[in-house]
Amino acid sequence: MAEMERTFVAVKPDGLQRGLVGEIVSRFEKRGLKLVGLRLLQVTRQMAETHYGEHKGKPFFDGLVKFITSGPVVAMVWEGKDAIAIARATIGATNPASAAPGTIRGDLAIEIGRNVVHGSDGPESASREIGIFFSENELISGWSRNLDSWLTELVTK
Ligand code: IDP
Ligand code: MG
Repeated sequence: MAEMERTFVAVKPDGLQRGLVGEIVSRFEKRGLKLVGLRLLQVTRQMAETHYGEHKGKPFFDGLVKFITSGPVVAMVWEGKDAIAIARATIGATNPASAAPGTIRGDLAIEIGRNVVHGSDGPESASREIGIFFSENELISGWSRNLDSWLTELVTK
């Protein structure tokens, strides 16, 4: 049985305003990760403060909470072997000014405060963040893709 990971990814309000939802979802699909959860929602202040709890007290915290609650976000859960690291690599460096071309932030953003996408940074944050945005029965893991054996040697289903 392959070691599957789940990671939480969100298109931030700037991504929705700029019409980048399809482009961003497409990058994870093409990479080969499997979509197991997806919803459009308005993040509440309380959700934002919990989600970004590790940054409480930092100078950018209030602006970050205001920004992430300023419009709808698209919340997603992606699954796959090493999904957390793969999603982070696909997203690129936090500051788009130093994000590599080819990454989402390196191709689609210019500023740290408007970096269009969020991705969990480790197994604990992934599990915590997924729990803020989804209940377990909203996630659909048990579907297989006919192309799975072309994406991974470790086909589990
Ligand atoms: P990450 O999103 O790449 O994991 P974190 O360090 O966890 O980066 O920061 C969370 C989010 O907070 C960033 O994506 C960015 O939107 C925002 N942020 C981080 N540092 C700054 C800053 O110095 N100024 C403005 N916003 C920041
Ligand atoms: Mg982070």
